[in-house]
Amino acid sequence: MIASREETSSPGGPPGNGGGTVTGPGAADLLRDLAGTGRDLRRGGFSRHMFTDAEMALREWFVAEASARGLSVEVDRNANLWAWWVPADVGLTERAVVTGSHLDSVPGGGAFDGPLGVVSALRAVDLLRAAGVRPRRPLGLVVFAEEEGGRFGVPCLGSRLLAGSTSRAEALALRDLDGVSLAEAAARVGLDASRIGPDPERMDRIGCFVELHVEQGRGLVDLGEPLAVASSVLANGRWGFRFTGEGNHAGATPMDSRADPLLPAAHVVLAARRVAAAGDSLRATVGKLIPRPGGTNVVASSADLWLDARGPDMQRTRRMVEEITTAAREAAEVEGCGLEVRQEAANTEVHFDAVLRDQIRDLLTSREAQARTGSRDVPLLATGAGHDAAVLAAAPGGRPVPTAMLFVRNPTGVSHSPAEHAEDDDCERGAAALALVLGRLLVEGAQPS
Ligand code: HGY
Ligand code: MN
Ligand code: MN
Repeated sequence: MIASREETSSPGGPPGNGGGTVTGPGAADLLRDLAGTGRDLRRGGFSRHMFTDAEMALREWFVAEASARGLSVEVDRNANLWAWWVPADVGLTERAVVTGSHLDSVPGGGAFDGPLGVVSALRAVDLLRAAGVRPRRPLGLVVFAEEEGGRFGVPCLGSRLLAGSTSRAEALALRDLDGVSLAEAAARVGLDASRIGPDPERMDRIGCFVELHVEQGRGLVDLGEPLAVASSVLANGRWGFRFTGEGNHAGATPMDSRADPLLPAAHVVLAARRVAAAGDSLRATVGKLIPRPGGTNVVASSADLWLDARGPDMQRTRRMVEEITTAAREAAEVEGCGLEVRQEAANTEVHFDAVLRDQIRDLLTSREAQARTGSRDVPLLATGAGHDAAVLAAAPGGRPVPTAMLFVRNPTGVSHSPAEHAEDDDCERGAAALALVLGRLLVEGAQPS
């Protein structure tokens, strides 16, 4: 359920408890509206997967907040939510400035990853209007679907479909672990998936995209700064491994008569650490491993695991995966098990548009901006976390969309965990920075790349 919120009416001025001023609730106030939705009592944190009750409640909240601000709201063919501010004197032929992020989470995720970017976009509209900014181009707020890939296994699914990086056929073939297809899941929540697929017309309406996100690391807290601009995103991909063996009785089966699929599965977990740790800026993780049938006194008959692999570029990432896969095949052969490996997702590395990046950084390091955001410097930070902004930056074919990201300080540096955090004041600083950036882009436009 979405909490009701007392209008924060503290007089204007520096960000306070939630940043709320006469211009309405602050970013942190808006986040607190969501704090009761999708709590995962077993894991801690939040589990808000696409089209579940929790994520649908967040979608409804966003539609209500956007509508209350007079924005026109729509759902696109790929279940991404859009809210538009198009002043009467702005031509619809002008490409839009777009901002936003996602509302879905990983299992047991934090409160900020995704929602901070969405509430900051709403807050930025309030701040822009309070400052009397008159946009010369449309402003679009977007909530991308399935950014975490937590239900259907493909991260950034909504933005990948929009950009044409995932095809209609690939999307329609997706099923969750209960065997529910994407189209069936959409139909159950009243969404029509019949037109799912690339949306070039909508892509062409985007002039530039800026995503605000909680930092998923310690860069800012170690520098003592509240804000950063993103420089690059690691290449990232997911590979599924299915080991098949012979299910049997844990007590009645002698140790030399087993084909236990969890043995080679364990080798993948260890090889991931060994191979990635030996490399430069490589990351490899097995966070999800499902033995079947999964009984304490049962030798498993099969085991599924997923390898999350990342690196400075897709070529080095794939080389690492090949080395890990070789170790998996050898271990499977020794144990007399079968193995199928399939790539489920791949997002290339991204270096954000340098012109837009520098235009934003110059703005945020101006005296006016520093007075508003309290930052002394605005560093450039690389990230190992994937984002919809990176998908738009790497959109295939046509015109790449100039994209940029703003990061907000996370004092724990931890993410994809209930320990993820951002202080109220920093949330408001982030929204103020986003409003400054959007205001400049809405009036002057993005400098040509
Ligand atoms: O996995 C990621 O990096 C992102 O949070 N989807
Ligand atoms: Mn995430
Ligand atoms: Mn995210």
